[in-house]
Amino acid sequence: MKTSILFIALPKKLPPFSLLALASYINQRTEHTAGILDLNGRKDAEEAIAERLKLDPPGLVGFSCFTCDYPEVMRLSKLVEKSSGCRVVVGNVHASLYPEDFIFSGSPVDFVVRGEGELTLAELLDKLAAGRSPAGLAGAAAHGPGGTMLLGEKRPLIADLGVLPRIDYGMVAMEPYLAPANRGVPGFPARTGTVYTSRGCPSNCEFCAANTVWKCNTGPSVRFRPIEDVMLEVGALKAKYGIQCVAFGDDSFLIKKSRVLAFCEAIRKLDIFWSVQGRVEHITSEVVSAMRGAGCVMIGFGVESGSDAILKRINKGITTAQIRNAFAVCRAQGCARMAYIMCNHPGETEKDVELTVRLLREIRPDGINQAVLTPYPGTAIYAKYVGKKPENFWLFSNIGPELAGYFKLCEHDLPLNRVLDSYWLAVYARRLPVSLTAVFREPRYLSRVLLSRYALPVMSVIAADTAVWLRYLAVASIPWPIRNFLRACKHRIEAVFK
Ligand code: B12
Ligand code: SF4
Repeated sequence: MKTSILFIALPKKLPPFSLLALASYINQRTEHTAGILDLNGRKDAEEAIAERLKLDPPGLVGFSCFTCDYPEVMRLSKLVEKSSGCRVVVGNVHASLYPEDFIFSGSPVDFVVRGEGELTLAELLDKLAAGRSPAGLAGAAAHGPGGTMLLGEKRPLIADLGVLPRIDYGMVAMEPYLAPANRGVPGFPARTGTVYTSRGCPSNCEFCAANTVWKCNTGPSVRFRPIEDVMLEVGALKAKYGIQCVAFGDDSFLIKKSRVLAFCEAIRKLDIFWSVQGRVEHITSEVVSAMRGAGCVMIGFGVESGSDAILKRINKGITTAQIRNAFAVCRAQGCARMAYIMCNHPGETEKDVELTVRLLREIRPDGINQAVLTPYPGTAIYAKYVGKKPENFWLFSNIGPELAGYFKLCEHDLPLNRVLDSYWLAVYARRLPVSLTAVFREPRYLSRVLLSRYALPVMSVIAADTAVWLRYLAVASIPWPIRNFLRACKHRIEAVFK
């Protein structure tokens, strides 16, 4: 017996990787069928859902749920229940952590899949197709008698990721996700695809929820896809969509040196630009030289703070000396470096902020990605400082400096946007915006990307980045009290016109 599942993807900046992986598995490895309704760019979400459910009613509807998605997933699940009576399953971080938020008396959600989804979902579909109850299914949660929740035991992780099929990206409209304007690799405007080559991270940084999903299973979290599978996927993206660059989205790409070197050997043949994210302690001249020779244009590093005390407190497992070394090695090899940096660390003082500014000036990244540390559910910091606050789920979206009003973890009273400004200025005040200099860093960029048929969108990204850089530079150079005063005036004027 067969059944079908329709995944509904909430609009996000990148393709719905989880749902693409699940749907590819269901379609290629089971007798059931799966489709994806991607709400990206659609203003008529409700109509689109109702129409699709009416046109081709599936056996099950699936949602993926980060914590910030919770209110929207519940709202749309109600809509599904009302308009079609279809049963609903939810997975991903929030469902894995808190199945009880979905399985309660009167909830529109019927099942939760905790942890890795492929095997559990396939079995759930088998059971539903055969008319058997999924209660007690390993890796799942379902309604029990009298409003109770029946939780299956933990399911082992898929040890060999080679059993997973190649991702069928054709299930969603990929165009907007690949466009240079989407900035797949920051500072390297090109037509870019994103691909994962592994699952899990061996580190346990206290602010990060990267392993939350995998910890809901049993077995070692870190697993690698066979390199040949990854190459086939990249090759297919290049042939079908004409991508010029791949951003490998792995949490920590550089973990295993022998694999990185083998990977470089393989990807060199595809002749494509690429970028990764990794940890500073894995950087050596040998590794970076192999990566550069194979087309790597940028490495993103979690720097987080310039204070060794803070790095220790957040269990980052690195030192500022290792950061300095990694950035120096990459620079010597001509590889662009992106620094991921945060403020609002637990117990952060003005001195720590100062040390971070100093480190940024010293290591000279090509770009920074700044954030205000947010204690997401699933992290040690959340468990330590926040606890469970369902009414505040909206806060776990990207709300930036205002967050301090809710989750202030730092000790200092500096306005957080002022701290972020100081980080920004430490990097960009003395250099041109990084997308403008890509061509100097990467000579082949001119012929391959700038003079390609995507030249116009690429140049508009460079122009837009330059305009933002000039504006920010001008604004950030105004003394802080004057800026604060101007900002207050702007808010007043806006309030009057509302
Ligand atoms: C890619 C990614 C994104 C993409 C999302 C792309 C998309 N369309 O989903 C982008 C860049 C847009 C993004 C944005 C954000 N993200 Co994000 N993101 C990730 C990242 C790095 C990888 C997720 C991924 O795709 N993995 C690969 C797939 C295959 O694995 P998976 O998603 O876990 O899916 C498996 C299972 O979860 C399960 N499953 C998942 N969904 C479903 C659904 C069903 C029906 C079933 C049965 C099973 C199932 O099966 C899948 C296959 O086994 C994770 C970190 C990580 N390593 O997990 C953070 C992560 C999920 N993000 C996080 C956060 C916080 C955010 C932001 C809020 C950050 C910010 N401040 O801006 C925003 C959200 C903005 C918004 N309003 O939506 C947190 C979530 C913490 C939490 N408690 O919610 C994580 C864990 C990172 C972290 N900070 O620790 N993110
Ligand atoms: S921050 Fe990076 S290195 Fe640390 S646990 Fe998360 S993914 Fe791994």
